[in-house]
Amino acid sequence: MIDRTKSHYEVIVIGAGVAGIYQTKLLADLGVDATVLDAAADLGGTWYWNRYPGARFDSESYTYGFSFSKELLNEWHWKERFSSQPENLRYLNYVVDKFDLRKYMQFNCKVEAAHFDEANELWRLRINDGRELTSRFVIMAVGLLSVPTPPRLKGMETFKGRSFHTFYWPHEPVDMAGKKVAVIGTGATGIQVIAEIADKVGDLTVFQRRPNWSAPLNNGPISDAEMADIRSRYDNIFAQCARTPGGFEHEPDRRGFYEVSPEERRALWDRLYDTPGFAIWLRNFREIFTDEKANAEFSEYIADRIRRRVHAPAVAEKLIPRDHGFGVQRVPMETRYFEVYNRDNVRLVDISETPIVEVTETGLRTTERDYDFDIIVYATGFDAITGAFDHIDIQGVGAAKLRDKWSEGPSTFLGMLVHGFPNLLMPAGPQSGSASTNYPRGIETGVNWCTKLLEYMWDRGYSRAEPTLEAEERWTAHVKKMYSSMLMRKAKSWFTGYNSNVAGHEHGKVRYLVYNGGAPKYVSKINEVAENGYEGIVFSSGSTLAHRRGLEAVSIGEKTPD
Ligand code: NA7
Repeated sequence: MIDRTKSHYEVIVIGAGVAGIYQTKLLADLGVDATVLDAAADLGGTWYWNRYPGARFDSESYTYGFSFSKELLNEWHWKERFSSQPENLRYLNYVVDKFDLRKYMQFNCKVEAAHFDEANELWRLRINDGRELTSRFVIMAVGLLSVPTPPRLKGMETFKGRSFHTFYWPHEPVDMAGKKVAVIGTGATGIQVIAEIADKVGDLTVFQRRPNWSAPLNNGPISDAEMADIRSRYDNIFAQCARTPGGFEHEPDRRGFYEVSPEERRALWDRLYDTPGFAIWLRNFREIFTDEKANAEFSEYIADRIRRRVHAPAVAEKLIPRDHGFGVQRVPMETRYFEVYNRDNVRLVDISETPIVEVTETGLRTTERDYDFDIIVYATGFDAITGAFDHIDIQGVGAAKLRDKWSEGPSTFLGMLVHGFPNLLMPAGPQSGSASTNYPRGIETGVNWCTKLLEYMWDRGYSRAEPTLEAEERWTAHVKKMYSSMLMRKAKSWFTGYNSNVAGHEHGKVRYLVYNGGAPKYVSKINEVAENGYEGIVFSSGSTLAHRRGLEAVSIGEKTPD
């Protein structure tokens, strides 16, 4: 049982999702006095919240799971190549129970503010239940897509039916049989939910502002025999993930786009279209990401695929993106999504032509007409990557606000530390390797690195770590440079910080949120910093509390046996 009267910890982790769980495991192994705070009623982060029908991995399940424990890898059977939300949440609960981590976790604890107390070299956290907690270190495991952004439409509160953002999909089953349902948004979430509910609702109306490029997920079950084979290959699978830019098994085709004939290119694409997962995106020619002409040829290939699957030519044309090429935004993977539009009970409304004007008591009004609905689903995305940081009043040295520092976009050192915000660690922060890779592969890297940094400090009696401004500027310049050759820099997507529902993010001015250099380069850069005695980070032990490391605090917490 958590002692809610205890007010000081060596480490406070914010967030009990994938990153928070692994971070807690490492701190527990070290016997550090730590707690984890999460605003939700239980653990799981993304997989706790997003319960909408169709929510599942686009990562191969067996590359998404934690890699740190052989025993865990041998015990868990992934039932599907791309596992669904209920199973993913079961998995995270299984991990937490197996390693007895729940005792570190405090739920329904929303961190409202975190202020650095310079005199004592402590963070002071204000929690929504009125408590103030202090800690030497704060680890932000707050998630990349954890602040949902409903649209800012007039009249939303007047709707008499049910309405929710997909992130807040109700826990109890939603009876949609015979109901008139609207879905607003056609990103990865919209595409998953639309495909899943189309044959279960009365009528479905999809409100699409911009279509996304999408291709088949090619999901399927994993049999006992296949799982046994996967288990025997786990070392190779994770080694392969570590070699690839995206942290997946998928590796780019090494042939030059222009070195092979159009027929050979087509043959590759025909194969990739039927290959599971992100293969179509990540096993493609590298020029797809950087060369307009190559990208246009491939986009036209996918457009033809859409035309072949959607019966009504006018509808097919509406489902083909015109403002960006394939793969420059996050590619949603689909399961019979395009066929949905061949159904009699499904209608596509192009709100780039007839925008939504307001939500009424009975439905939605566009510039063209009124629509009646029983349920409105907002699949309208997230205040990505920096949103969860902006939602906490984080104040560092001199009471400077992180929100202000990042108003034009984040600047960090290695995506894990920020100048002016000592002892604040972000294992999966903006500009880190996590944001643009198979998430758990990236977060294991980040959590391992942050934990090693803490051990380094504890071993030397340091109480304070802060990157220099110069190191931060160098890193941020490097991150920006990595965008310069990528076509994605021109796209309006959450990769570049675009969001029409967030003030200041609607203009599409690029925010340098993700690390585009690929996982191997990221890992080599952060390892180099560690090997050079954490060059770029200034350590000190100025506080009278300097030597009160976790060792002392261990007397409060307990070392957890494996
Ligand atoms: P996305 O990918 O940001 O998609 C949001 C969708 O909602 C997208 O189609 C938007 O159209 C649309 N949208 C957003 N706001 C509005 C308003 N106000 N009116 C109409 N349409 C709107 O979010 P997802 O949740 O789908 O996916 C996020 C990530 O989660 C995903 O990439 C995975 O990594 C998991 P737009 O394109 O902006 O015109």
